[in-house]
Amino acid sequence: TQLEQALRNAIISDAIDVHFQPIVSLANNMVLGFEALARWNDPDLGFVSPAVFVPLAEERGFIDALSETLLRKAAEAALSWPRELFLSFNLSSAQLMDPGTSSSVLAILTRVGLDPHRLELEITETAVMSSADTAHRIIADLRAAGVRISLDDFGTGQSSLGRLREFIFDKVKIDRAFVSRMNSDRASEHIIKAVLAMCEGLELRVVAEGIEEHAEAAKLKALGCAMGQGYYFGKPADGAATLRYLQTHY
Ligand code: G
Ligand code: G
Ligand code: MN
Ligand code: NA
Repeated sequence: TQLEQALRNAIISDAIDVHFQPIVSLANNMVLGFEALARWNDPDLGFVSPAVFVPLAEERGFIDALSETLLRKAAEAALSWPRELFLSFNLSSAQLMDPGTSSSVLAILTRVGLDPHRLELEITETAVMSSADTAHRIIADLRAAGVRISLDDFGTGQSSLGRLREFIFDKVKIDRAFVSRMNSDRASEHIIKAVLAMCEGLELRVVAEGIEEHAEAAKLKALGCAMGQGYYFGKPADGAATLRYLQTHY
């Protein structure tokens, strides 16, 4: 297809960019790290969402090539940040089925010179379930090297509490669906409270995603949520804008 051909060309010509969105401490608004988000603005097709081209790359077998380029760019950007903030990078489900993923991720960190302790990998529950043994091996190898693992979009899709018993995660990212309904819907607030209590007991760090308003940030802070992410704190921005953001935000 036209889209597939354009994506191949974009990967080969290094036309896919990485943007960064801040993740902050809700206690004092300090920036703690950034999530890397792939951005592709094609001259003919215009802006294509990673929600479209990441699954296409997985299906056509070039997710490794795409992801390696993106991780390299993101890691290089992280090295240019003025402080040792963490870099959070999304791994796709196909990568958790490929036993070569842990060594390729660690090789990129070595080549770029980024300490594995600064990298977090965001994965979804569906990705862990699809090829459980391979996924567990990959996660164990990465964690042994110091990389941390976040459970992304928690509370949606196939999330099951049983997965948290396996202690393969360091952090949980509460899906923005709960945050956006929290101040209008009592059920969402109760669910967030319960997730925070559970994660405290399990010694999991928590990030609330999709915070768009001051009232949401204030409520989450009052409930004891440690970290937040969303347009209220900053939209995903390119490398240069991210450096400027860091000059004006602690
Ligand atoms: O940033 P945005 O809402 O457009 O992202 C849409 C989806 O694409 C999200 O689910 C996000 O996790 C995913 N995504 C963004 N960048 C990457 C990437 O570099 N790798 C993978 N695997 N997924 C990504
Ligand atoms: O699936 P994942 O959580 O990785 O996807 C993150 C996506 O959420 C990114 O595409 C990012 O652009 C988007 N996002 C980040 N902050 C906000 C927000 O405050 N509101 C909305 N609607 N989307 C957000
Ligand atoms: Mn994510
Ligand atoms: Na998410």
